[in-house]
Amino acid sequence: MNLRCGKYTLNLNRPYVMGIVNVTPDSFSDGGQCASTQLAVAHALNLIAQGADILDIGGESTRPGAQPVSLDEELKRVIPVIEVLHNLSSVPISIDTYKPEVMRLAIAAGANMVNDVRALQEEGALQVLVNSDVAVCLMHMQGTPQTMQLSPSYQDVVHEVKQFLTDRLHASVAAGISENRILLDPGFGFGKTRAHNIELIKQLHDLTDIGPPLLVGLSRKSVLATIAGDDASQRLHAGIAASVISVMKGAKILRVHDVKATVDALKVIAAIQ
Ligand code: 8Y7
Repeated sequence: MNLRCGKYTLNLNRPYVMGIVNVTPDSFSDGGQCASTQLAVAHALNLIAQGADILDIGGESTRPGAQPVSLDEELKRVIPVIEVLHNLSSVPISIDTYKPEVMRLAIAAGANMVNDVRALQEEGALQVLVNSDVAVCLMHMQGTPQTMQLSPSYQDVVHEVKQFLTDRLHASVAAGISENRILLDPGFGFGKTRAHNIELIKQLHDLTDIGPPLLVGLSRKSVLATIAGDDASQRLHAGIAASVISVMKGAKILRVHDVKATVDALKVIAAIQ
């Protein structure tokens, strides 16, 4: 199962680890922009040293209740990081954005993948991908980050997520994005209750029927806290369990904060298989 990813080809015959790099500068301190670029780059290189196979660079939080940032602010945060990293990184760089203009400029700056929590539904987003050769992750979300956790509701969460991802895959392929550039993601925590998230993990293997490789993001998410207790280290331990289960149910890429711990857990799976 090969994923075309700009100048990279990821042969997904083992699970890959995507390390999360959040770029959220302190815009009040003098020279904050430059400092935060350097911090983000240093963090990214540290994640590669820990074994990250992909870096995911994001400039706007999509956590529940988070407020949107302007296009200019998002560009100021992420583009310098990608410009610096693409000369230093030995692994593909993903841009976490739903804004077509950020996608376009990030790809021009060297990004090899687009991670879109809105699955290319913004006006113009499909076309940016059609005009490129980078990979794209299409994620399911019910509602918007501002409101999605207020009252998530489904008749059959697995069926509805599967239908949405199938529809977005077909729309992307029909627009001209070849299927070997596409990843799918059920979007844990994006308009889902604890029960919805658990049902999706349980039935994750069902989603592999659609075809493209699955990317999964459960790292430090609140569903883990509701299971293990709301403590950062417990979220790590619970997250490792969730990562291992996801891989055993067919996930090919894990989007995580804790790269070293995840890589170690995957080594255990590999040794047994
Ligand atoms: C996910 C994600 C976030 C996820 C993909 C967080 C940007 C919230 N979660 N992208 N982004 N999948 N593809 O807690 O689950 O990291 S942000």
